[in-house]
Amino acid sequence: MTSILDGRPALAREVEKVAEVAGYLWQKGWAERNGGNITVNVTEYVDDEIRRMPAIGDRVELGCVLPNLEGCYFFCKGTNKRMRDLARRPMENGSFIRIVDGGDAYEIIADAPVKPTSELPSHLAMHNYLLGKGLDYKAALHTHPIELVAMSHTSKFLEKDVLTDLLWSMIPETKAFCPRGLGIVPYRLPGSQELADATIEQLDEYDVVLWEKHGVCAVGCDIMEAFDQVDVLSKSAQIYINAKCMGYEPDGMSKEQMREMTLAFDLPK
Ligand code: 2HA
Ligand code: ZN
Repeated sequence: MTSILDGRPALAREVEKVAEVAGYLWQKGWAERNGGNITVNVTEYVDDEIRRMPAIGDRVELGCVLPNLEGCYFFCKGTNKRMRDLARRPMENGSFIRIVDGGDAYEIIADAPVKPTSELPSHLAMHNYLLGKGLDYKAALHTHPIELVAMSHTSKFLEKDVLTDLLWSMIPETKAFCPRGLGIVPYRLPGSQELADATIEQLDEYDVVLWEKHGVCAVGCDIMEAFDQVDVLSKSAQIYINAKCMGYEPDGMSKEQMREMTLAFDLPK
């Protein structure tokens, strides 16, 4: 079977990265059943031949207008598809879509007629917002990291920046590789416009957002960068929880150690 990736190594590389990250999400236990979703804006790898490709399915209304995405192309996990299957067979479990009609609808163009993720409107709303701000973010990731979700089940960690400061203080690398910290969104229905709007609001300040009692959403220049930010935060959460399991409250790095690190690595705040 022919594929849109044939003869397009740069585009194929982006899809390979999605498959690699999907495998990590499964291995980490963050992606039970069809949990989580990935969308990547691949417009920069699209040529005239792809632009002329006919749709292989009906035009589908998005239910909102996303003007910055008109003519953009996305590779995304398919709805009800498993991350572990996306890892092994990305083009059978993912969908390649084109945004049309001024940004209020999409059509599937390759390889198989796989319907995109149920969270497509919220993911696209994030892409639309970030593009509108002139930012170079191309990938959005939603996943269910066990320790971070566990920590979202108590109100003391949901106050602004409490979790960011705690997680940064567990190991120096966390602030270095997640320098904007972790935003918080109170519980909202999965897939709802309210969840999308609250997430977008947090993206002004943070690259990773914790959805109370559900999961995280992260954006990055590519899918690997979005994954890495969640991974370092999750590592810190594991260190905190391990210390608590040994029966003590971890000290965390001191304010002086945090200040020294922030200056040495020229980090914000
Ligand atoms: O798409 O994780 O929150 C599966 C989900 C929705
Ligand atoms: Zn979810």
